Amino acid sequence: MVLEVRKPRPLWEILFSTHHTDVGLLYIISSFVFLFMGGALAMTIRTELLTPGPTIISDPAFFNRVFTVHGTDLLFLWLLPFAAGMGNYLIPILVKYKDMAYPRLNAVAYWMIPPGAALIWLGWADIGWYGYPPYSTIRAPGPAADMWIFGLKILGLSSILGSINFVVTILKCKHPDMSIMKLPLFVWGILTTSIMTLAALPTFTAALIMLYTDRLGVSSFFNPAMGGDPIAYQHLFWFTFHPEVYIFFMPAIGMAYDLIPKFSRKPIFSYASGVIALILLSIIGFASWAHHMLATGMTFTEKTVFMIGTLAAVPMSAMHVFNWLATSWGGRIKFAAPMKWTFGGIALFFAAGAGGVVNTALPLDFITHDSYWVVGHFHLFVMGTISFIFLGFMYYLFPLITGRMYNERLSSIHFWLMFIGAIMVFVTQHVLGLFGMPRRIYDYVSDPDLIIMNQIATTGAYLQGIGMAVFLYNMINSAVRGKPAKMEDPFEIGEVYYDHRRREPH
Ligand code: HEM
Ligand SMILES: [Cu+2]
Repeated sequence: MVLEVRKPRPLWEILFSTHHTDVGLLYIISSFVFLFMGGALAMTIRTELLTPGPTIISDPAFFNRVFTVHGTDLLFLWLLPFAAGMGNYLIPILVKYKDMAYPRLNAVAYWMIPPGAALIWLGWADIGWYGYPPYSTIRAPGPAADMWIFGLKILGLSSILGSINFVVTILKCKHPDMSIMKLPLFVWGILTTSIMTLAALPTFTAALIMLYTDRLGVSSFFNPAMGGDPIAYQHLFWFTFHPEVYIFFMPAIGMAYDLIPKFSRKPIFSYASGVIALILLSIIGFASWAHHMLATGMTFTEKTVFMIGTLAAVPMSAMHVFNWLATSWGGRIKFAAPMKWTFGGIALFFAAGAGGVVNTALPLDFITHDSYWVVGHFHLFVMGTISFIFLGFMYYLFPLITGRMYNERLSSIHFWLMFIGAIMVFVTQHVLGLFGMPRRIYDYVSDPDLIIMNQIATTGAYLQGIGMAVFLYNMINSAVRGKPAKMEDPFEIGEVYYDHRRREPH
């Protein structure tokens, strides 16, 4: 199962395998391919916004296609498959079982991703990653928008099958000696995420079907011209996708709980509070969906309820951060790549959470809503926090997957380019929002303040692009030529690295 690269097997053996490490590897590699593809679109967007007026894209409608595919790709083809891949690779090892509960279902869930991705990439829809009506029902050109709808349906089904597999593997296949309160917090992170997926996704699944039949003209759920209500779509959409942001985040929380004690050489400060905060966060995630609609005309009472529901997530997130800091406090910290990325992610999480509280405060949201502030806020989370911890975890698992060590100095260059880049892009975007720059736009007025800030943001994005190129080189070069890892304890932190000698039929 380990040393995939040091003792290569024929490619078809991995492609047709149902073994959890092979399926995990396919998930992980695909997620990185999509990270780079989505990243290329991000560079396109930032280059277009480098100067006012047309810069590299001449057709404004095409700009909409670029940011639609960028968002859809990075959320559903980078974050979700990466977490599923790491879950596949590690969960059976951590719960001491030979494989996932349903290995073939596992492979099926993975193999739904390529067709889903193909529909999204070949379609080039222009409806935004949220597909809001009435545009998506009555104006958006087919077949692009229809391909987007079917692509998301397939990816959603894949997520549901994957989640069922995780829940059953963790709850039913764990070693009998392992009580549920002994499971590593990474396993808890995947478990709560999977249960949330099963609870959240059906609503959007229904919404997508309604959207499609509206497009066919056989229904009018969301078409105001025929008595439908576009706001109803927003409720259904955010009832799935507000929880979804925690579905993205909780695997990263689990990873941080795995990495921080190891690289601080101290036990977790409070395991039980970590479990409780994960469970409560997954419940509270459902109580705040309409904070995305605070500016769309709800009654004052409704808005207040959702403001409070949103703020309830703050102490639960703070509990995790407190646990992480208390765990590392006074430890003998080793700042190898995994720890550096995790700490960088936590630092940006503070900034992102502070911006989120501003969005949640009713009067302030009227200023920030639909402005670049929101773009800065959620990118600090999805890119700054979640992706940072994911990348740190990738460095951590690199020896297990390849049997070799990555280059620490290159990982450091990667980290600093990304960290400084993230601050330059996403913090500046907050300020751009306060200066009145709306989101989802192709052009902006030629005002000196707006120009300079957009240029700072674009420069930061380029730094991130260079950082990711360094990362790609490091991964490929080290997998082929890196020095062999000491498999017992590759990071020299006095911890037994995973059960790497395990061997089961592939
Ligand atoms: C788990 C971490 C979080 C993630 C991944 C996340 C992600 C997002 C995303 C993707 C959006 C924009 C969606 C869109 O319209 O396209 C958003 C908006 C928003 N977030 Fe967060 N968020 C997180 C935490 C928080 C926290 C802690 C708060 C409040 C305390 C918060 C409050 C808000 C609000 C109010 C909006 C809507 C802003 C508006 O459109 O006016 N978020 N978030
Ligand atoms: Cu939300």
